[in-house]
Amino acid sequence: MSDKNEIIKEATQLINKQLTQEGRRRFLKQGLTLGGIAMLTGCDISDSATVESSLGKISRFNDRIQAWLFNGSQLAPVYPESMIDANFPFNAFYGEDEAPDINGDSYRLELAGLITDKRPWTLAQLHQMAQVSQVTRHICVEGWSAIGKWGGVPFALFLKGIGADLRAKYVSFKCADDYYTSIDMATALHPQTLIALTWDGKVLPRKYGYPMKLRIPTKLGYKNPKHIQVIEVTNRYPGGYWEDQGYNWFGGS
Ligand SMILES: Nc1nc2c(c(=O)[nH]1)N[C@H]1C(S)=C(S)[C@@H](COP(=O)(O)O)O[C@H]1N2
Ligand SMILES: [Mo]
Repeated sequence: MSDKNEIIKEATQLINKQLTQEGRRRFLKQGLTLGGIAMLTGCDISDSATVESSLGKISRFNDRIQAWLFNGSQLAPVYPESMIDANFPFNAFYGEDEAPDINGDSYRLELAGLITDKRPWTLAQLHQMAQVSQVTRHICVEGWSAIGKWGGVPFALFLKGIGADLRAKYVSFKCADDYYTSIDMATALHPQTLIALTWDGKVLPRKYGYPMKLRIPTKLGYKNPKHIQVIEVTNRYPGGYWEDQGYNWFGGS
């Protein structure tokens, strides 16, 4: 993970490369905000490619600040069962009828990248591991949040069991519906990050990610992949479906 000096060095380089003298003065006064970016960069605001690339660099820089601030042992809030939302929303980049319809018997979870034991997993094998459950709030950037209960296998135990390289930077997920996303290793190892096999005490319903999803209460909704088919441990930045369209990669909640 990046240390403080590396981040400060990177910030200095970014500021020197991208900002005019006036911009640099404003930066020192106001801090690096997205709102001020048009004034800060030396580029013409009508040159959208340059603006996009500056914003992209700042978003990637913010990822590193967030990763550095992330405390791997600080827990997301948990709630009493009485607060569970009866009408938990469905969300995906398509409608509810189009959610993948996966056969649990033939399903195999594939493993790739920096992992010692890459044998695929059946659903039954996942159910044989020790199960926990938690009631947490799911927050979607589209403007809703809801409390739900998910049960399954702590992801850290799974990663250790398969001999994943725990010093690798990223864990990435490919889903049955062409969705993909990725998380930092500190979040993967967080005690509340779960391979979720149940929702509200029932087999995980199709619309919520059957046969399994990753439930990460320290991250926004789009960082919680449903219908996972492949898990890869890697040092190469994997991006994500929404992240590659400009959503912030770290996506903490
Ligand atoms: N495979 C897959 N996972 C996904 C998505 C998706 O479209 N496909 N959408 C994400 C978004 S933006 C949200 S808010 C949550 C919604 O999860 P839910 O349907 O369980 O509420 O799933 C996330 N994971
Ligand atoms: Mo979302």
